[in-house]
Amino acid sequence: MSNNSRQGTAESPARAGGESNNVPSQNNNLKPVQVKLVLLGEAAVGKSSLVLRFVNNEFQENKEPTIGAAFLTQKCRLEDKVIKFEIWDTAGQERFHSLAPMYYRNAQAAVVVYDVTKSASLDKAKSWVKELQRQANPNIVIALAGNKIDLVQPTEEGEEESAESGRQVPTDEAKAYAMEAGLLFFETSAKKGDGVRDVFTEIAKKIPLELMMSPRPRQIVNGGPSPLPGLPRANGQNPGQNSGCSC
Ligand SMILES: Nc1nc2c(ncn2[C@@H]2O[C@H](COP(=O)(O)OP(=O)(O)O)[C@@H](O)[C@H]2O)c(=O)[nH]1
Ligand SMILES: [Mg+2]
Repeated sequence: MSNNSRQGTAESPARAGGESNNVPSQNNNLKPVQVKLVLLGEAAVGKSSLVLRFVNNEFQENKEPTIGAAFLTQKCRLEDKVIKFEIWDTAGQERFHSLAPMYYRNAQAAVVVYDVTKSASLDKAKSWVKELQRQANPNIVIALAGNKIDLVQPTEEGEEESAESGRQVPTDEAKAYAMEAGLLFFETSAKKGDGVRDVFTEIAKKIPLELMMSPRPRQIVNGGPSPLPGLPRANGQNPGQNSGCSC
């Protein structure tokens, strides 16, 4: 396994990051603004696969389930700013639910994922959104991502989505819910890469960066998040840490 595809779990923390040449060299000196982002959603909807696609531009057909949580970083350039996403990819299994507040506490962004071929996964996503809206940072930017669109037959415009298409969550239904709940909305395929970068770019645009760049003391300091049980503090010097940019 390469440095770039390593994942940190609660048991064995590590950094992962993909290099890309999207950031012109004159921007490499810009100090990145750190944004803590958490992924939530039912098990097997593709949370880890979305992160792997965003960070390393890779996909694994039979990805092993996440235990506890994984931590990865990726930079994203936005006009004249560089954002460093500190991504907490949580495990979706119910037995890990009680750990989630540790990961979404102080998060500036959340991606709540469901699987477009499983309607129950949208119900679970809605319950995560409710929990975030009740208990997370009140300014948190939440994106809803309907993943695995590569598994559904595309429909012509105006055509009804039929059961044969494999889709259980119509785009319009999820979009209407997202609008009502004040969420960004995307449909994605971690497998093909469709829509994945947009999720992170649009979140980056919506985060109130000016506030975060002010000289006031911030909750995230020294290049990394506060340590969680079993995890060391990120110090920005880990060899696996990403210095490239995916947006
Ligand atoms: N066809 C397809 N399969 C996917 C996609 N994303 C994830 N998967 C598969 O779904 C399974 C669960 O993915 P994983 O990322 O571990 O889900 P997580 O439990 O939410 O982190 C794995 O077998 C992945 O290969 C996708 O966009 N399309
Ligand atoms: Mg996972």
